Order: sequence, then structure tokens, then C-alpha cells
Amino acid sequence: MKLYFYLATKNKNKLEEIRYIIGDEIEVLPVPDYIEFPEETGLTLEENAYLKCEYLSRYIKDSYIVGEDSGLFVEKLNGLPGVSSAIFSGSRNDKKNIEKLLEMMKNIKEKKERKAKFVTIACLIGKGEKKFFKGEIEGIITFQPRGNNGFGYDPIFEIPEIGKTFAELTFEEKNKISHRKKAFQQLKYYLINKLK
Ligand code: ITT
Repeated sequence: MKLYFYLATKNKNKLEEIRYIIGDEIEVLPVPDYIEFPEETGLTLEENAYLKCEYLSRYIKDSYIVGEDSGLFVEKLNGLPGVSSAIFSGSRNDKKNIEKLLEMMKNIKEKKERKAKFVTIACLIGKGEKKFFKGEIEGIITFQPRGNNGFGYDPIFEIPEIGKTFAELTFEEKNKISHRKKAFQQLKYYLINKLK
């Protein structure tokens, strides 16, 4: 039978990106529609990634479950929006989250002072397993949103080596270099090697 895991997320963009990153060797199954996750109460990405797994494990038995939590950490803002990235403006609204962040950074005029990183933590549980995988990518917060692809903070996160925001990259380009790619590539090879 094909190797598979359930992905404990309601975020369709994440599901699509992770399916692409994982490829054909492992099937990534979505959360059944009737499941609604509780508010994320963890203080770290690790805690929240695990909480999503643990919650789904109440419904799904004898399978691998993966939870992921991600965030954008801006150096000059002491790591904000960080663990609260999804609800930074008070609601789950990408446009408002971006507006709030740009407003908070409006006095940081030097590009080199606008450093940030995206971090993904993936937590794998099931079959006696509990393991974490981490991926990071460094970038610069732009002064204005640019590009129409991706989701979340992608329009204001520029990759310095490329000179483009994540939202200006194609889906494939983003998912070859992203924080999510780095975390899920490790998870993929961990699972594949376990079964050898
Ligand atoms: P789940 O909890 O259901 O997985 P979520 O959207 O709430 O979905 P998170 O709790 O991990 O996801 O919140 C992360 C937020 O960080 C997300 O809403 C985006 O605003 C932002 N984010 C995460 N990964 C991103 C990416 O690749 N590009 C842009 N923004 C991202």
C-alpha cells in the first residue's frame, strides 16, 4: 500500500504546497470536512504544530499525522509577527496583516534593516513516532506588496538573491526554495527511509 499521512491543516494553500513538495511517493491526505481545529494556544511553532497533530489524532487512528505551523519573524520587531502571524491584525486577513506590518515598519527606511525569516515547523506523529522538522528562509520585507501568487505575507517577502518577492515567483519556484520545502523535504526522506 502507498505510504500516506494526514495533514492537520485547514489552509488549502499549505495543502497544495506540501503535496507538490512531497511529490508522488507519499500521499498527503486532507483533514475530513467535519473537523474544526480549536484556536492555536501554543507559545511556539513547535507547540502549535504538535497541538494540531494531537487534535487530529483524536479522530484518525493508526496513521501518520503531520501538523505544521509557520510564521514570519522580523528582526527589528523582535520576531513579530512570529507565532501570531495568521492573526496579526486581529483577524485572519492577509491584506490587513500586511498593512499592519508595513505600518509598523514605516520608519525602517534602510533595506538592510528590514531583514526577516520565514520558519516552518512540521511535526510528525503516529505509530509511536513524535518528530519535528524545521525549515527557514531569510529575506527582506519590501516597502510595498509586489506580485499576485502565493498567500499570506508572500507579496512583501523578497528573496535578496533573486530580487523578487515570493508572490512574484511561480508556484514551482517558491516551492523549490521555501521554508516549507526545507522542512517537508526532511520529513519526506525520513518517512521513506524508515520503510526501507
Ligand atoms: P493551519 O493552522 O490550519 O495550518 P494557518 O493559516 O492558521 O493554517 P499558521 O497557523 O501556520 O497557518 O499561520 C501561519 C501564517 O503565517 C499564515 O496564515 C500566513 O499568514 C503566514 N505564512 C505561513 N507560511 C507562509 C508562506 O509560505 N507564505 C506567506 N505567508 C505564510
